[in-house]
Amino acid sequence: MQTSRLVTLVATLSAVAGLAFGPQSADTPPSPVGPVPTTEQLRWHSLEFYGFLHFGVNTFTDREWGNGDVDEALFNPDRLDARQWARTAREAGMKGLIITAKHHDGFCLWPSRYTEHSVKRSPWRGGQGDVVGELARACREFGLEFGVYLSPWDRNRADYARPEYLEYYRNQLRELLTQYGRPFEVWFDGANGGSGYYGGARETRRIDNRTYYDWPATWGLVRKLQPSALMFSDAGPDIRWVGNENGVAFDTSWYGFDRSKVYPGDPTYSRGGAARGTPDGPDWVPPEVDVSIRPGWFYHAAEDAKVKSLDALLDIYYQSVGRGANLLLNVPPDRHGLIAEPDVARLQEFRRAIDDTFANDLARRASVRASAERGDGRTFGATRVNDGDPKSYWATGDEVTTGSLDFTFASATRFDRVVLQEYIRLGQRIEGWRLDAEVDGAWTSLAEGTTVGFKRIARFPPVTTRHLRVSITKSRACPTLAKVGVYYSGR
Ligand code: FUL
Repeated sequence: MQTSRLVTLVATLSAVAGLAFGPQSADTPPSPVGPVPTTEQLRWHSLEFYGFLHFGVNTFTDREWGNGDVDEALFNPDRLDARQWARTAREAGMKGLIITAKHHDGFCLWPSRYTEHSVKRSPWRGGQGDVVGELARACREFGLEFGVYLSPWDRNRADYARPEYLEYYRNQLRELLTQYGRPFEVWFDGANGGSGYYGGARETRRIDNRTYYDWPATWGLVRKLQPSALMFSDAGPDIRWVGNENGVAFDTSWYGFDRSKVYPGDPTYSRGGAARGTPDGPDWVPPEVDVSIRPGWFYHAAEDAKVKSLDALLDIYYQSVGRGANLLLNVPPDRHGLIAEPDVARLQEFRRAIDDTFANDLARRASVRASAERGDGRTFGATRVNDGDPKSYWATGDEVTTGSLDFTFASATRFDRVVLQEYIRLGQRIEGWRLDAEVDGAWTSLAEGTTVGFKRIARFPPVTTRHLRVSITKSRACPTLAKVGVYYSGR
């Protein structure tokens, strides 16, 4: 080969390689870091807030955990109205509802073919009713997602703790996943308290949580029947338990998780810290915060005066959604089959407070400059954080892992909340942030923290200023921010 042709060939090859592997051009997005969400998980993150409905025979026996021996005739709501549940949820700003199709007591809210311990034997709707079906329909009508909880622990079944029970459990799952449209979430509870009716045996049965349920096979069935449904348990595979039932996510909260190290019902889960997530975890398994609006999960008239206060609900919101988790708030229907008045009223107050706070994003009217921008700043410039588009984002060059955004308001502006959102399609990157404002010529700290993720809401006493600085103090790779929002709650 002639030298000149060799030179041309080498030049062409390196140009091609340069495009594919060489230094990134101005408009090349950063590479992802660690695991990234699936399309379904991305969608799930944006739901943020949805409701849990604990309802069943316990509602009528005033218990939290039924033993499994209750006469089905006790289940008899006189005014059940799933549309009232859906309307209440919608007005509260919830994006979906998850129902206890079967709790630990084994009573089924739908007419399962595989047991008589269900609504079939109840006087409600003359034994022809289907609570799950009515809810699925109401959710469709009100534009809500619909999800199911099916307790693995079943205190009614004679075959519980034996291999045959798994077939029963999966048959029921098959019914729920094929008869009611597309569920967005399937909720697997890790609880097992041992004792139960068990078809009359009335004894204590312990199972090995690690092996008995053969979770990989059950998860495989869900994936096959409903590929877009996300599965919740202590161990994921798609969404993980936050590790407590108090409505609080970890302040430092990673979506990274190592599925191979945990199993549903692992008693060390919350104690051992797996619930916190890990920055170097290989799997994207974000946390969900489940908490009840009342002390119990099921409705008890004696708790009508114990519905959580507005302040308590707002704290829960900031400590769950505000820390990058989703909030699953339980609102249990009463013996009429309705969400009770005190709960409805509190949810409406809650919605008004959230709407009042977040209706007006003051950052939209501010000008913003970054300490550094990726490339020439056209695609990933500072203004991407307040353009109202969640798909555009600010980023720095690959080698830059800290930086700041300076907001200038046209006139002195009062605010007490700042929302930060990472562009999580590229992984969770930020490990440290802080907020400062210039007051009377001096910079003063408003708030600081660690992870951001899908959403971080900082709460601080009101400040009036023309200058806000958002600093990223630590990041696993060049940071991304899809949004900085500034709000005044006045609370
Ligand atoms: C727990 C259960 O034991 C409670 O009854 C409730 O269903 C809660 C959401 O999960 O593990």
